[in-house]
Amino acid sequence: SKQANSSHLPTNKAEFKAAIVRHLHSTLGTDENKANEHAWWKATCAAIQEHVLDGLRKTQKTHYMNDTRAVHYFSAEFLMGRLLSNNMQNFGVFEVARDALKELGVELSDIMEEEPDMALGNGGLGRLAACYIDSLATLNYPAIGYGLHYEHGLFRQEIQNGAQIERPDSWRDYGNPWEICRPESIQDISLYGYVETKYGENGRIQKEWHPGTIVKGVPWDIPVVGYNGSTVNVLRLWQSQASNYFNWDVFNAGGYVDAQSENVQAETISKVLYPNDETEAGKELRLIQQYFFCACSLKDIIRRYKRAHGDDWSRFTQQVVIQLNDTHPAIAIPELMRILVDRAELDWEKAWEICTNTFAYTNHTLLPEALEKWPARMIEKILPRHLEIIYEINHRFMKEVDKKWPGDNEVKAKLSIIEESNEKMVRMGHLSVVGSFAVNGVAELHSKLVKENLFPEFDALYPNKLTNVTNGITPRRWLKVCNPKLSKLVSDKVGADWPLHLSKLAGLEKFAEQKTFQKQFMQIKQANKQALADEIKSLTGIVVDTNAIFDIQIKRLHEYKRQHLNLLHIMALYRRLLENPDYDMHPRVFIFGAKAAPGYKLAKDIILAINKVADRINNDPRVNKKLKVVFMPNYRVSQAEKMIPAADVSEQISTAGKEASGTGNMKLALNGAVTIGTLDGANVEIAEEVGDDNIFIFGLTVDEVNSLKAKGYNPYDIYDNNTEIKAILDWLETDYFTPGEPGGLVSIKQSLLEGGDPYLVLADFEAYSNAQRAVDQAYRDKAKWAKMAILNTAKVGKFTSDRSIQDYVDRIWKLNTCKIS
Ligand code: 26R
Repeated sequence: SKQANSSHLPTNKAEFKAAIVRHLHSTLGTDENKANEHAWWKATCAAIQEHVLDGLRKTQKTHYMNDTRAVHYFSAEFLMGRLLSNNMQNFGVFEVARDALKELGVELSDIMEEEPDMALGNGGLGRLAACYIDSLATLNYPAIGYGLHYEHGLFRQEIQNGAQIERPDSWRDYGNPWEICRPESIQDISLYGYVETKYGENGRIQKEWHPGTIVKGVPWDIPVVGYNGSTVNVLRLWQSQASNYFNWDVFNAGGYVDAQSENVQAETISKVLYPNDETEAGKELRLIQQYFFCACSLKDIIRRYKRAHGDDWSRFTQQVVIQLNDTHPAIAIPELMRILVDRAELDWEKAWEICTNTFAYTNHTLLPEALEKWPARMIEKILPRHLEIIYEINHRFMKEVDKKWPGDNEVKAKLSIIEESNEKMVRMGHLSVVGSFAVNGVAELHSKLVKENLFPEFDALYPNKLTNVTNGITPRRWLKVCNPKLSKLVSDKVGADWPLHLSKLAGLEKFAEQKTFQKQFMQIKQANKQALADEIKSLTGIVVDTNAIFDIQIKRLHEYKRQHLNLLHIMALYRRLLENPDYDMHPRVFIFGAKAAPGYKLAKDIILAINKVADRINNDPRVNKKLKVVFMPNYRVSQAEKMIPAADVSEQISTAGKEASGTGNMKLALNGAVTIGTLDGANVEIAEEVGDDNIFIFGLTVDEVNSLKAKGYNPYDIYDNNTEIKAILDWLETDYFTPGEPGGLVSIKQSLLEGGDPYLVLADFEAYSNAQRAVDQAYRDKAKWAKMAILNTAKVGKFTSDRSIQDYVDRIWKLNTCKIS
């Protein structure tokens, strides 16, 4: 039909100008002369939001009419970053909107800086969720993301005298133009209280949970726009609110005071994102957060299902699949059992069959301290009925284990969902494996370790349940939006549809040795480095030379990621330069971005050390022509988008076996950075794709790490025998980097010696140093380096999150695409 723009959406320049001005007037209550950049940003968002909401309405109608099966992605974190440029690109209106603004005297790139990051996540796991919902919409799969509407996202990081200071993040203070409140879908959620046992007519035992308090869950919808496509899915985030409800039963049960004080606390449930990455805090509020968003989401799903199917549960598992993003939402498993057994009055067996055909679980880490366990007593207090259900699940599971390994109490203790320690603990990973039909790791190596080390008996008990889906990243945000110059060059060479078919990047291979293409490619890198140099200057005051190698390590600060290995090597270079002013090295700028968990002392000490060493080096005229060190404050998604296009070298140097996958490694390689890395996580698969000539692999392998630890690793052996390492570690103890404060950086030395060097930093130092020498040599051969950089971009098509999503669909979710007309 020819009535394409029936809803009067702005599509050409004049219409965008009119729409933006209209929103300035009637949405913002200002005008062209008074508007500041923030108002222009909001008016532009509102103009784009007209398209968004049109697509959303059509998508929801189509999904409803077709009664589609959908994936429900449960995640405590969604690290969305900024949405304006992404939404404009995905609708294909970026250029026209930019030109419209220009004619209004406004620079799009300036107003984009007004948008606060939506930082509702810590790092890898949260950003992965954001990439996945982008791909789901792009591939036209019915999907909904469910999570928490945190009032404060991940803290803002300030650096004072080299140390990290945490400041609250207030991403919604001046309103979020993308979100829509849906009061019609508010849910009531029970907490605390007690369980009453009743006996029904046919002798059926009935359990009734009398809650101590009830909180309201208010849904906020963030539309998720697919690229080029017509699908606009939803990210539904739950905000907690006090309800007026008061349950007098609790008075008699003695829960009155608790219930009152908790009721007052209702709003705190969704107040703040826990900033811990990989270290379990065991806090009651965190468990409540987890239950709160799972319970809201399940009610939402069931309401929608019942609208189409009434009380007939027989088609539930055809319509609904729920993906658990790590164990944070694992409490959804007993919650669904409670609904089915206590509320819908299904038999346990029937309910369990539904449950175990609904859930699938992704494991994101092997680190023991990141594997969630909750004290049984805590669950009992907050969710008394759920603890009973968990015990029943475990009881039946133990019978299954006994069938497989009759009389073997050791294997029972090992597999039990309940850890019988001093304080009984519920192992959420075990609960997730038992309650799901599929369990996946996030890279080939990681999934192999999940099978062989973390859950070997589960793999024997449930053949084919454990599988792999290698992570991916959305090439829309991580190339098209963040690196427009390279995107244009790529489109000129391989066609404009690479954002949807990333394997087309392979078409660049044939230009890898062509002089003119190398020149174009490296000129773009140079321009991106200049832009980052400007950003570095404005944020830190440090001036860097764009002819230097830009060597970038950006990720959360953690010992296993070994930012301190990078730092020790920087100190080694500094020392070599001091000892020999002619020390032969190409100029290099080492750039870091990292947040440390506020309670992680050593991580914060490492940030301090990076800043102190940076200060000394950057201000030492003997070396600062060749060596600079930059710590970028407040690393976040929008900062990553500026850093990644400018990287020559990508640091991926975790202890082998510790980094489940990594996704920054993929983003950097896609933008033409060459990786220096260990055989860990997805580095292994990146190396397979780009080939040994185009990556610098070094260090101990997983097997070598294990045998070194088995035979007894002693870091003093290295310290005593390697004069360079000894000198560097001793240097940390002086006041060379902390004038007037000797020993200011000694905790790093201590962790590597007395602390036993748990992540084998010293064991890998020499191999790392040699690999860095090879990087230096390779970079000096301009043609060789250009070829390597080009081939990195050309050969990483595998790592599009579209491929990951298609793997999930084929192996786990079994969805059909649904085209929106
Ligand atoms: C238990 C709680 C404190 C907690 C533990 C771990 C909270 C948050 C985490 C974050 C973990 C699960 C995480 O982000 N893992 C990362 O997941 C990425 C996406 O799969 C991987 O690329 C990355 O290697 C892994 O560390």
